[in-house]
Amino acid sequence: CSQSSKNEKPNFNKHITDKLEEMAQTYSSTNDKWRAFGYQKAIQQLKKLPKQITSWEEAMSLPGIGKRLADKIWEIAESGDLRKLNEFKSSEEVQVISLFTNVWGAGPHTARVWYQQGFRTLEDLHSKAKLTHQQKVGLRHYDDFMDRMPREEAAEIEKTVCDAAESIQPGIIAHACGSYRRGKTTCGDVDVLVTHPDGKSHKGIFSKLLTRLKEQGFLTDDLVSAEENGNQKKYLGVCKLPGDGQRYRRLDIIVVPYDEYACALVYFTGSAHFNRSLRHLAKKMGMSLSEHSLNTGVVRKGPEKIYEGTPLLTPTEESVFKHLGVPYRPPEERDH
Ligand code: DCP
Ligand code: MG
Ligand code: MN
Repeated sequence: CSQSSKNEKPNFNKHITDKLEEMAQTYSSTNDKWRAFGYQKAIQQLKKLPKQITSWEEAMSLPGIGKRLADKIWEIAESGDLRKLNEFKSSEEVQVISLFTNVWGAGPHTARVWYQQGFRTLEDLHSKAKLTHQQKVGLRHYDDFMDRMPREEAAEIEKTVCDAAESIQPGIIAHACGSYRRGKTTCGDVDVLVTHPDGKSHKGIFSKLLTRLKEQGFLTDDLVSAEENGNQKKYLGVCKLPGDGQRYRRLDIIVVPYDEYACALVYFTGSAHFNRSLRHLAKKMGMSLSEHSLNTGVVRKGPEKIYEGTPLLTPTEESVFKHLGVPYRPPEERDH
C-alpha cells in the first residue's frame, strides 16, 4: 500500500524538530501529557516556518514558545545537540516508568502512578503495589514476556492448538497469524485464528477448546478469558509447552465465523502498520475495512461514519485486495 502523502511541505528546521520530537515522545512514554503537548505545539510552529531559525529571539517570537523552549531550540540550532534530551532519556524516572510499562496489563498511566507512589523495582511492585490479576500474571512472567520466541517454538504452539481443535471438531481451520504468518524468525506471541468452513461449527468451539487446552496443562493463565467482538471471540492468555526448560509464552486465540474469515485473516496477519494503510486505502474509496468485513458505499461526514455501507463478498484474502484495487501481497511482504 502506498503511504499517505500528507502534502509534504519542506521542513527547514528538521534537525531541531527531530530532537523536540524525541523529547515529546519521551514525555508521552511517561504519560506526561502536558509537557508532550507543549513540545508538539512547538514542533508544529517550527514546521510552518519557511526558513531556518537564525536566532534565539526568532524562536521566542513564535506563538506558544516561551523562554525555556526557545533556549532548547537555540541550543540545538547552535550545537546540533540537546543535553537535556540525553539526560532525560537516561533518567531514573524514564527508565523506571519504561520498566513498569512493560508489565502486561499496565499502561503508561499506571506505570506513572506506581512511580509517584515511590516504587522503583519489580520487587517493589510485587511486595507493595496493588495489582490487577493481569498485572500479577504480567509480573510473574516479566522476563518470559519480554523475550521473543523462535518461530520453531511458535510452530509447536500452533500445532498444539490445532490438534486440540481438530480433536474437538473435525474439519476445523486453525492457523497462526501475526508475525508468525509474516515469516518472522522470532515472535512476540502466537495469534491463532480459528474458524470452520461449515459456517456454524465455530460457535461451540471456543470454550471447549480452552477447556481442553487447560486440561492438558498447556494454558497456564488467563489474561482476558473471553472478549466478544460481534460474532468473533478472543482469548488472551499464557501457555507453556511440555518438557523441561520451556518458557511461558503469550497466546491469543480468535474464533470467527467463516464468512468473516478472510477479513479476520488479513487483520490478524497484520502488521498493524499494514492494516492502517489498508484501512486508509479503503476509506479513500468510500469503503471501510475491519476484522469483520469490507464494506462498500460507506457514507462519512468528516471522520464520522453516518452509514455503515454493505459488506462485499470476501471469500479469500485475494478477494479483499482485489476489491481494494491493489495487487495481492503475500504475508511476508506485509510489514509496511
Ligand atoms: N493488530 C492491529 N492493530 C493493533 C494490534 C494488532 O491491526 N493495534 C493486528 C495486526 C497484528 C495482529 O493483530 O499483526 C497481531 O497482533 P500482535 O500484537 O500479536 O502483533 P504481531 O503478531 O504482528 O507481532 P508480535 O510478534 O510482536 O506478536
Ligand atoms: Mg503476535
Ligand atoms: Mn497477539
